[in-house]
Amino acid sequence: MDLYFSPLACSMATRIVFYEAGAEARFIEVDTHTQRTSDGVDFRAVNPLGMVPVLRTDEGALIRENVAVLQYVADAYPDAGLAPRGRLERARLQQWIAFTNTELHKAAFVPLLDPKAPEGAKAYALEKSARPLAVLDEHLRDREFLLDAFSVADAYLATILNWTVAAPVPLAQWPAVSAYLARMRARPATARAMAEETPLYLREQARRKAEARQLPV
Ligand SMILES: N[C@@H](CCC(=O)N[C@@H](CS)C(=O)NCC(=O)O)C(=O)O
Repeated sequence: MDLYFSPLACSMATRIVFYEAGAEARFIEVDTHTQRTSDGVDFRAVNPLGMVPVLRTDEGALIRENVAVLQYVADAYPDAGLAPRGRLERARLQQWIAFTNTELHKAAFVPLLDPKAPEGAKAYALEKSARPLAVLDEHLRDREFLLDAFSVADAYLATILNWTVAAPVPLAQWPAVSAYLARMRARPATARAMAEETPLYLREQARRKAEARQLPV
Protein backbone atom coordinates (compact mmCIF):
# COMPACT_ATOMS: atom_id res chain seq x y z
CA MET A 1 0.00 0.00 0.00
CA ASP A 2 1.06 3.62 -0.53
CA LEU A 3 0.47 6.29 2.11
CA TYR A 4 0.50 9.95 1.06
CA PHE A 5 1.68 11.83 4.13
CA SER A 6 2.95 15.17 5.31
CA PRO A 7 5.57 15.16 8.10
CA LEU A 8 4.08 15.13 11.64
CA ALA A 9 0.58 15.72 10.20
CA CYS A 10 -2.44 13.55 11.02
CA SER A 11 -1.23 11.05 8.41
CA MET A 12 1.44 9.99 10.92
CA ALA A 13 -1.28 7.99 12.68
CA THR A 14 -1.44 5.60 9.74
CA ARG A 15 2.36 5.27 9.62
CA ILE A 16 2.22 4.31 13.32
CA VAL A 17 -0.42 1.70 12.48
CA PHE A 18 1.77 0.17 9.75
CA TYR A 19 4.67 -0.03 12.22
CA GLU A 20 2.48 -1.47 14.98
CA ALA A 21 1.34 -4.16 12.51
CA GLY A 22 4.93 -4.84 11.40
CA ALA A 23 3.75 -4.17 7.84
CA GLU A 24 5.48 -2.70 4.81
CA ALA A 25 4.19 0.40 3.01
CA ARG A 26 5.49 3.02 0.59
CA PHE A 27 5.40 6.52 2.08
CA ILE A 28 4.98 9.37 -0.41
CA GLU A 29 5.63 12.82 1.02
CA VAL A 30 3.28 15.68 0.13
CA ASP A 31 4.05 19.37 0.51
CA THR A 32 0.51 20.57 1.24
CA HIS A 33 1.56 24.19 0.52
CA THR A 34 2.76 23.53 -3.02
CA GLN A 35 0.56 20.43 -3.51
CA ARG A 36 3.55 18.57 -5.00
CA THR A 37 4.40 15.03 -4.01
CA SER A 38 7.90 13.65 -3.56
CA ASP A 39 7.36 11.58 -6.71
CA GLY A 40 6.65 14.73 -8.71
CA VAL A 41 2.87 14.60 -9.02
CA ASP A 42 0.24 17.32 -8.48
CA PHE A 43 -1.38 16.00 -5.31
CA ARG A 44 -4.78 17.45 -6.26
CA ALA A 45 -4.98 14.69 -8.87
CA VAL A 46 -4.79 12.21 -5.97
CA ASN A 47 -7.06 14.10 -3.58
CA PRO A 48 -8.99 17.12 -4.87
CA LEU A 49 -9.24 18.29 -1.23
CA GLY A 50 -5.44 18.57 -1.19
CA MET A 51 -5.27 16.86 2.20
CA VAL A 52 -3.37 13.95 3.65
CA PRO A 53 -3.76 11.11 4.48
CA VAL A 54 -4.57 9.28 1.27
CA LEU A 55 -4.05 5.55 1.01
CA ARG A 56 -3.58 3.68 -2.26
CA THR A 57 -4.55 0.06 -1.70
CA ASP A 58 -2.71 -2.86 -3.30
CA GLU A 59 -5.57 -2.96 -5.83
CA GLY A 60 -5.05 0.72 -6.71
CA ALA A 61 -8.10 2.19 -4.96
CA LEU A 62 -7.64 5.59 -3.32
CA ILE A 63 -9.06 6.06 0.19
CA ARG A 64 -9.07 9.37 2.01
CA GLU A 65 -10.21 10.53 5.49
CA ASN A 66 -8.44 9.33 8.63
CA VAL A 67 -11.59 7.57 9.81
CA ALA A 68 -11.60 5.30 6.75
CA VAL A 69 -7.85 4.97 6.17
CA LEU A 70 -7.03 3.90 9.73
CA GLN A 71 -9.68 1.19 9.83
CA TYR A 72 -8.83 -0.06 6.33
CA VAL A 73 -5.18 -0.57 7.31
CA ALA A 74 -6.12 -2.19 10.65
CA ASP A 75 -8.47 -4.60 8.87
CA ALA A 76 -5.72 -5.50 6.38
CA TYR A 77 -3.63 -6.90 9.26
CA PRO A 78 -6.19 -8.61 11.54
CA ASP A 79 -3.51 -10.56 13.46
CA ALA A 80 -2.14 -7.26 14.81
CA GLY A 81 -5.46 -6.69 16.65
CA LEU A 82 -5.53 -2.94 16.01
CA ALA A 83 -9.31 -2.68 15.48
CA PRO A 84 -11.82 -4.79 17.40
CA ARG A 85 -14.25 -6.85 15.33
CA GLY A 86 -17.23 -7.16 17.67
CA ARG A 87 -20.12 -4.87 16.84
CA LEU A 88 -20.15 -2.91 20.08
CA GLU A 89 -16.36 -2.66 20.34
CA ARG A 90 -16.12 -1.51 16.70
CA ALA A 91 -18.71 1.17 17.47
CA ARG A 92 -16.59 2.25 20.47
CA LEU A 93 -13.53 2.42 18.23
CA GLN A 94 -15.41 4.60 15.74
CA GLN A 95 -16.70 6.73 18.59
CA TRP A 96 -13.12 7.58 19.68
CA ILE A 97 -11.84 8.06 16.13
CA ALA A 98 -14.75 10.43 15.41
CA PHE A 99 -14.19 12.26 18.72
CA THR A 100 -10.51 12.75 17.87
CA ASN A 101 -11.33 13.81 14.30
CA THR A 102 -14.09 16.30 15.04
CA GLU A 103 -13.71 17.56 18.61
CA LEU A 104 -9.91 17.73 18.76
CA HIS A 105 -8.25 17.57 15.32
CA LYS A 106 -10.52 19.81 13.27
CA ALA A 107 -12.38 21.90 15.87
CA ALA A 108 -9.48 22.65 18.22
CA PHE A 109 -6.04 22.02 16.75
CA VAL A 110 -6.53 23.20 13.16
CA PRO A 111 -7.48 26.79 14.13
CA LEU A 112 -4.86 26.83 16.90
CA LEU A 113 -2.08 25.85 14.49
CA ASP A 114 -3.21 27.64 11.34
CA PRO A 115 -1.22 30.89 11.02
CA LYS A 116 -4.06 32.29 8.89
CA ALA A 117 -6.73 31.72 11.58
CA PRO A 118 -7.84 34.98 13.20
CA GLU A 119 -7.11 35.44 16.93
CA GLY A 120 -10.83 35.25 17.72
CA ALA A 121 -11.05 31.81 16.06
CA LYS A 122 -8.05 30.63 18.09
CA ALA A 123 -9.53 31.85 21.38
CA TYR A 124 -12.86 30.18 20.56
CA ALA A 125 -11.15 26.89 19.62
CA LEU A 126 -9.13 26.92 22.84
CA GLU A 127 -12.23 27.53 24.93
CA LYS A 128 -14.19 24.81 23.10
CA SER A 129 -11.36 22.28 23.53
CA ALA A 130 -11.59 22.34 27.34
CA ARG A 131 -14.70 20.15 27.62
CA PRO A 132 -13.58 17.34 25.26
CA LEU A 133 -10.16 17.32 26.96
CA ALA A 134 -11.84 17.07 30.38
CA VAL A 135 -14.03 14.19 29.10
CA LEU A 136 -10.92 12.48 27.73
CA ASP A 137 -9.07 13.00 31.01
CA GLU A 138 -11.89 11.36 32.93
CA HIS A 139 -11.95 8.42 30.50
CA LEU A 140 -8.17 7.88 30.66
CA ARG A 141 -7.90 8.22 34.45
CA ASP A 142 -7.98 4.46 35.01
CA ARG A 143 -7.08 3.06 31.58
CA GLU A 144 -3.97 2.62 29.52
CA PHE A 145 -5.67 2.95 26.12
CA LEU A 146 -8.92 4.36 24.71
CA LEU A 147 -10.29 0.80 24.44
CA ASP A 148 -9.16 -2.29 26.35
CA ALA A 149 -6.05 -2.66 24.18
CA PHE A 150 -4.02 -0.42 21.85
CA SER A 151 -6.00 0.40 18.70
CA VAL A 152 -5.84 2.67 15.67
CA ALA A 153 -7.80 5.22 17.71
CA ASP A 154 -4.76 5.53 20.03
CA ALA A 155 -2.44 6.02 17.05
CA TYR A 156 -4.67 8.88 15.87
CA LEU A 157 -5.18 10.49 19.29
CA ALA A 158 -1.44 10.36 20.09
CA THR A 159 -0.67 12.00 16.72
CA ILE A 160 -3.09 14.86 17.40
CA LEU A 161 -2.07 15.35 21.06
CA ASN A 162 1.55 15.46 19.92
CA TRP A 163 0.70 18.83 18.33
CA THR A 164 0.58 20.33 21.84
CA VAL A 165 4.33 20.91 21.32
CA ALA A 166 3.25 23.78 19.02
CA ALA A 167 -0.37 24.55 19.96
CA PRO A 168 -1.10 26.61 23.09
CA VAL A 169 -3.16 23.87 24.78
CA PRO A 170 -2.34 23.73 28.52
CA LEU A 171 -2.15 19.92 28.63
CA ALA A 172 -0.85 19.90 32.23
CA GLN A 173 -4.43 20.78 33.26
CA TRP A 174 -5.39 17.23 32.25
CA PRO A 175 -2.86 14.94 33.95
CA ALA A 176 -4.37 11.66 32.68
CA VAL A 177 -4.17 12.96 29.10
CA SER A 178 -0.57 14.13 29.63
CA ALA A 179 0.43 10.75 31.06
CA TYR A 180 -1.33 8.96 28.18
CA LEU A 181 0.57 11.02 25.61
CA ALA A 182 3.88 10.20 27.33
CA ARG A 183 2.96 6.47 27.25
CA MET A 184 2.00 6.60 23.58
CA ARG A 185 5.19 8.47 22.61
CA ALA A 186 7.23 5.76 24.35
CA ARG A 187 5.76 2.95 22.21
CA PRO A 188 8.37 1.78 19.69
CA ALA A 189 6.09 2.28 16.65
CA THR A 190 5.22 5.87 17.65
CA ALA A 191 8.81 6.70 18.60
CA ARG A 192 10.00 5.35 15.24
CA ALA A 193 7.38 7.32 13.27
CA MET A 194 8.27 10.54 15.11
CA ALA A 195 12.01 9.97 14.71
CA GLU A 196 11.53 9.50 10.96
CA GLU A 197 9.09 12.35 10.36
CA THR A 198 10.70 15.04 12.57
CA PRO A 199 13.73 15.61 10.28
CA LEU A 200 11.38 15.69 7.26
CA TYR A 201 9.25 18.29 9.04
CA LEU A 202 12.29 20.44 9.85
CA ARG A 203 13.51 20.15 6.25
CA GLU A 204 10.05 21.18 4.97
CA GLN A 205 9.98 24.19 7.32
CA ALA A 206 13.46 25.29 6.19
CA ARG A 207 12.45 24.94 2.52
CA ARG A 208 9.32 27.03 3.07
CA LYS A 209 11.33 29.75 4.86
CA ALA A 210 13.88 29.84 2.02
CA GLU A 211 11.10 30.07 -0.59
CA ALA A 212 9.45 32.93 1.34
CA ARG A 213 12.78 34.84 1.37
CA GLN A 214 13.00 34.48 -2.42
CA LEU A 215 9.61 36.15 -3.01
CA PRO A 216 9.93 39.55 -4.71
CA VAL A 217 9.14 42.39 -2.27
N1 LIG B 1 -11.08 15.27 7.11
C1 LIG B 1 -9.72 14.93 6.82
C2 LIG B 1 -8.81 16.06 7.28
C3 LIG B 1 -7.36 15.76 7.01
C4 LIG B 1 -6.48 16.95 7.35
O1 LIG B 1 -6.88 17.89 8.06
N2 LIG B 1 -5.26 16.93 6.82
C5 LIG B 1 -4.33 18.04 7.00
C6 LIG B 1 -3.04 17.57 7.67
S1 LIG B 1 -3.33 17.02 9.32
C7 LIG B 1 -3.95 18.58 5.64
O2 LIG B 1 -3.65 17.82 4.75
N3 LIG B 1 -3.99 19.90 5.49
C8 LIG B 1 -3.58 20.54 4.27
C9 LIG B 1 -4.51 21.65 3.88
O3 LIG B 1 -5.47 21.94 4.63
O4 LIG B 1 -4.28 22.20 2.80
C10 LIG B 1 -9.33 13.62 7.50
O5 LIG B 1 -9.73 13.41 8.64
O6 LIG B 1 -8.60 12.82 6.91
